[in-house]
Formats: sequence, C-alpha cells, structure tokens
Amino acid sequence: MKFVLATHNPGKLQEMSSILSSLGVEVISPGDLGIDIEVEETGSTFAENAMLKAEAICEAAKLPAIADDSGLCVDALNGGPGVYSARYGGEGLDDRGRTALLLENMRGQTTRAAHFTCAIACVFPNGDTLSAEGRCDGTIAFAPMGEGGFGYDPVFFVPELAKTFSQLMAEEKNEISHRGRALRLFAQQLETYLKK
Ligand code: ITT
Repeated sequence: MKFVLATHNPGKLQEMSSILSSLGVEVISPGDLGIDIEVEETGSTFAENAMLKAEAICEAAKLPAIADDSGLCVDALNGGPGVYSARYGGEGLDDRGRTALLLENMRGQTTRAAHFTCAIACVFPNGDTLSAEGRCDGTIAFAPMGEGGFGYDPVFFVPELAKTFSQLMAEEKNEISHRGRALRLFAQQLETYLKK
C-alpha cells in the first residue's frame, strides 16, 4: 500500500520519507501525483491540524495520506510559537529569520527549556484514521550551531548529546526526534490496522 506524504516542507518530507521507508512503509510525495494543495491550518492543536492536512490530501489523491503537524514549544514563551511555528514573525520570514527572531525574544532569558512536538495523522480513502504523537525535550541555545536539518534545528540543543539538532547526523536526529518517535508509534498502529 502506498501512502502520500501531505507536506510542502522539504525538510519534513525528507525526514518522513527516510523514517517511514526504514520502517517498511512505502511513500510518495504529493508532487509525484501533480497535487499541490495548500491546506489552511485552522485547528488549535497539532493533532487537529495534522488531521486537516491528511484529510485534504487523501481526498485529492484517493490514496491513504500521512500528515505531520509539528512545532517548537518554548516554556519562557508560554509554549509559543507552538502551532504557529511555521508562521512565527509573519509570512515574510524564512527559517533563518524565524530562528533569529526566536533568539531575540529569548535574549536575557535564563529559563531555556523547550520541546518539539509532532502529531502524525493518517487518513484512508474509506474514512478510517490513525494518529500518533511524539515529543523531544531540549533547550534553546544562545546562538545557532550546526548546518544540518531545517527550521529551528540550529538552536534546539539536546543536553544529553551536548549538540543541537543541526549538529546531529540525520539518523541520530531521527532516533530521538519528535518526528521519529511519532512515526515509529504510527508504524506500530499501522501494522495492527493492516492485520485487521
Ligand atoms: P506542511 O504544513 O506543509 O507540512 P509546515 O512547515 O507549514 O509544512 P507545520 O505547520 O507543521 O509545517 O510547521 C512546523 C514548523 O515547526 C516548521 O516549519 C519548522 O519551522 C518547525 N519544525 C517542526 N519540526 C521541526 C524539526 O524537526 N526541526 C526544526 N524545526 C521544526
């Protein structure tokens, strides 16, 4: 069974494809099907937004679709940017601009705890759904470090490894990341679902 990955974000697409392929789940991107839909994220939770994206792509592709809604929740910013992580600072900013804004808003803050959350939703053409969530705890670094990954990776520091997400190899990040955890849980559910 082939699953369409309902994302426009190239960083996510790469991670989702690699994690799911390693778990034996066959995936294609919406681009492979000529589908380019922008889904409005009107939900108030990661789980709701993931479901909205998976539903829209499943409907368009007539194939099972998997979506990821994720974000960075910073304690000192009352859990922000959270579900607004992709839109932090407005539409004009890119990943680098959003990261700079985050560091600016954290200036002088000694409480730097943060976590990434990832909600995965899967919708099948018959209306069945599966969902899973994953979390990774860390802190906000004082300056960007590393070149890898995407989004807020250069400033997300993992104390146990003494490195930012950007300083990890892709496989190392996937092993501990919110996305890796959520997708592995999802794959377990999928296995049970497909046996029914
Ligand atoms: P799609 O909705 O098309 O999947 P998006 O980037 O808009 O792409 P989200 O609404 O889920 O996706 O926003 C998630 C944002 O959170 C993303 O743009 C990054 O800025 C950030 N983010 C999520 N996971 C991340 C990760 O593993 N590393 C760094 N930043 C991450």
